Amino acid sequence: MEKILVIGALGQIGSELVPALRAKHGAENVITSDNKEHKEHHFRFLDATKKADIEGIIKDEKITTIYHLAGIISKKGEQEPLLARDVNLGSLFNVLDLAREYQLRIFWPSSIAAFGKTTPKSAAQHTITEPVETFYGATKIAGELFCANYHRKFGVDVRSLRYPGIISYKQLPLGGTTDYAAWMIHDAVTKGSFDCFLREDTRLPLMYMDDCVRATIELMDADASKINIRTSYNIQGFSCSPKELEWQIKKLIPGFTATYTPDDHQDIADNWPSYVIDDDARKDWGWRPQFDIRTMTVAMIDGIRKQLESSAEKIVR
Ligand code: AKB
Repeated sequence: MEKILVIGALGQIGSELVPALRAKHGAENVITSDNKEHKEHHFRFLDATKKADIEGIIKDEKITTIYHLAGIISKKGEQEPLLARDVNLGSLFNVLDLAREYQLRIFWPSSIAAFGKTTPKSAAQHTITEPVETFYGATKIAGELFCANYHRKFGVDVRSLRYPGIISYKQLPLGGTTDYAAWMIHDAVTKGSFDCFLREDTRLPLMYMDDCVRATIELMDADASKINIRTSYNIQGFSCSPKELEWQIKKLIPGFTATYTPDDHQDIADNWPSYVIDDDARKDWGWRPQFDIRTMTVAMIDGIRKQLESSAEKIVR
């Protein structure tokens, strides 16, 4: 019987991964935690930079598996680089050390930020990874290397995905660079216009949230013998530019207009690949995306409209 702790459960990915894990394992077997107060029966307040606090929950709740989602992403990481270092790497070391002591299974997300300017624009699984341009990227590539080393040296079963930009509407992303995609669709529905902080031709790897949740659970469900990559697996849903997303939205909302005013998000995006080759994930544990740019846009517009109709849930920027 698995007893799961999700760290960073209130974030964009946590808020959709948790219901999926609960549907699979039962609500009482999925303990959520974050560094914000939250009223929920199985929720525990947690600052993941404090190892003793994580250990307290592991002991109290007899945790066997941790999904460690807490992290400072790209734009925020450049504004607060030391915070990004402490949260992204400090908390990862806490979790890896505890995994070693308590024989826990770990999921930890890396990102396309692990690549850098010297990476080919179509990024293979094993390629140049020198993200010297961002603190965020440095924490991700360092984290990946330590995951692989904790596995090799101490036998820790830690698994990871290099998440592309994740697009969702239930909780819109904040503090990142690929955030533009979810906000473009959101603003198309709510305002009919959007000013994009990236150039129109900035092609990046993206993925719809349903694929992200499914990929994460499938990776963790895979037999250990199938996991050949212990740094982090390349994975993507599709690849597109803001202009291509604008065209896609216009098919469904013909009056939509987009303008382009690149700001310092662009300096971050320019270091990232346009496309990631995810053949190893496909071969090792059967990864297949289900959403492309068209089906993602349809699902997003539909979801945002339904959410706006429901007075119970409001989207706040
Ligand atoms: C960001 O834009 O910072 C994240 C990421 C790709 O890691 N979505």
